[in-house]
Amino acid sequence: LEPAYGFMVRVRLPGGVCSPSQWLKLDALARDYAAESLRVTTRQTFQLHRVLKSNLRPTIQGLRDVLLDTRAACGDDCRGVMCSVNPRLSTLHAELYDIAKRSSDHATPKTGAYREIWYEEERTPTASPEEPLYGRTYMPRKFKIGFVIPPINDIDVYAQDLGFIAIIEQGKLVGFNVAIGGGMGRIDRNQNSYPRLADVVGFVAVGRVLSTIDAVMEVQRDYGDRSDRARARFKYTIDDKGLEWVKAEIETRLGFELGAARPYNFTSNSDSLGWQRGEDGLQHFTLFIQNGRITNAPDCRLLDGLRAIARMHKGEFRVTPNQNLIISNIAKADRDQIEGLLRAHGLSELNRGSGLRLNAMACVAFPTCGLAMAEAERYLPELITKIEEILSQHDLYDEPITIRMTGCPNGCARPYISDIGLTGRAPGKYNLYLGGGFHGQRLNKLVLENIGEDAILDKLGGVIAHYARERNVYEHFGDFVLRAGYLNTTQDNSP
Ligand code: SRM
Ligand code: SF4
Repeated sequence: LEPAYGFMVRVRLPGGVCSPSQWLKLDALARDYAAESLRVTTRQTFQLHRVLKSNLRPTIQGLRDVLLDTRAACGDDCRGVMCSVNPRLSTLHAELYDIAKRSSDHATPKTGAYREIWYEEERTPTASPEEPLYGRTYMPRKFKIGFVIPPINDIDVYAQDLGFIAIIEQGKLVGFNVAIGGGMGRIDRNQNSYPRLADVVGFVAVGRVLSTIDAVMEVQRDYGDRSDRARARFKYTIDDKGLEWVKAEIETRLGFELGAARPYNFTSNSDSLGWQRGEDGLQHFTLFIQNGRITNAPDCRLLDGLRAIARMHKGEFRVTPNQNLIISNIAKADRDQIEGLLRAHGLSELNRGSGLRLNAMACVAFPTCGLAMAEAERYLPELITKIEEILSQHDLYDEPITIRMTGCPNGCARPYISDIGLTGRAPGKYNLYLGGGFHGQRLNKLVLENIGEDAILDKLGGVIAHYARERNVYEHFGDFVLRAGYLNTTQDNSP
């Protein structure tokens, strides 16, 4: 007899795209093995929580039945590959998704051990080395890749180890600007750890994406710090070796020089909620899902509602990097039925929150995350209700302001690039960061450390009142905080 160990299962879902039949399988696995709850993540995939050890194989084999797996969803390898979801750009999305999917397949470990362990297959000897990219020792640490189509920086490209920014000329994808060295994780009391935004180092043509991934990952594989896990991410390799040195090393492995980075422009990192029409005429509905949690509550039967939609839907689902969901590629004739199902399950009100709530993200934290020091997913909605009261007093209820909360400094909800960031220090205590860029282009800064709810509301109350009085037209909260001088005396959050 052993304790009833519970596990988290994370699915590999490049670009966040899944079919209705895959949705129905995920729904069934959640009901059978994961306490009737599905969790959408900040990297566009699903997690199942509380899966008992004895149910791990049935769960992973269930995923296999619909061509899903969990390979490289965790570990020192290339993690889930992200991809912009902008539904208006149907053709570009299809092209980018295809590249993201191929990149994920290319950079995922090839080991047969996964099939042996989870599918109980016999070991098959291979002539060639099993892991051409990873060798016997894999990467020093996790490695994250994402593809984005401006102007919406939904994937937060500057938080990726390796980001590809699509360059569109005359409506056609001609290649990508390459950004390297992003990452969020930091450790309180370790000044040698910090979040870092990726640097744009050049341009590559579409046909060179896979070789660029190989070259960049090889540099990190060979030079990343394997003696100190806290310094093993690519961002530290870049800062230790120097950006120019790393770029030159990448170019040597590529056998050519990166082109000059081309102009691009981001405007936000949020999702556009509600109905949108793609250029191919198909309809898309983006549904706000608070902190990515899909479950049934008496007044909002999200799990049931989405199952009912998956049973009739002929398009696809797309998980967004903001923990929301797009019911995608809906024929005009099916729109009424989908709207009816949303209404019948109490889901039509979900998109009606404040500008703050609709731009909020929280990591899982308690009770399942072993690294959590404070609540996040279960507490942020309640804190937002209190901040909304302040916003309403100043006529700012609908103002889009990004707020992100995590239960520890690891930064799983990318809190260091939001207007307002909160990271857990102890139960009920958070670090408060302000001043991040609205499209993920600037790190915020630590304003108050280890504070409780009263102090958070007090500080935000003052800054919000000031913002309401003196902001410029279209000035985002984070930009105002910076201009108004709130960050002049605070600790820098970057190296
Ligand atoms: Fe994360 C570890 C949840 C996105 C930085 N993250 C964890 C673990 C697995 C805890 C653990 O190692 O024991 C968390 C599981 C909690 C649970 O109960 O489910 C966890 N991370 C998540 C998710 C589910 C947050 C969410 O609420 O959506 C996200 C899953 C993403 C996915 O689908 O793959 C998630 N994690 C991120 C991101 C955001 C991103 O990648 O865009 C980051 C910051 C970016 C980065 O990597 O720099 C992130 N997670 C971390 C770190 C800090 C890494 C570092 O370099 O310091 C850890 C801890 C670690 O690796 O040692 C961590
Ligand atoms: Fe857990 Fe910390 Fe990540 Fe939140 S930020 S999920 S508490 S590791």
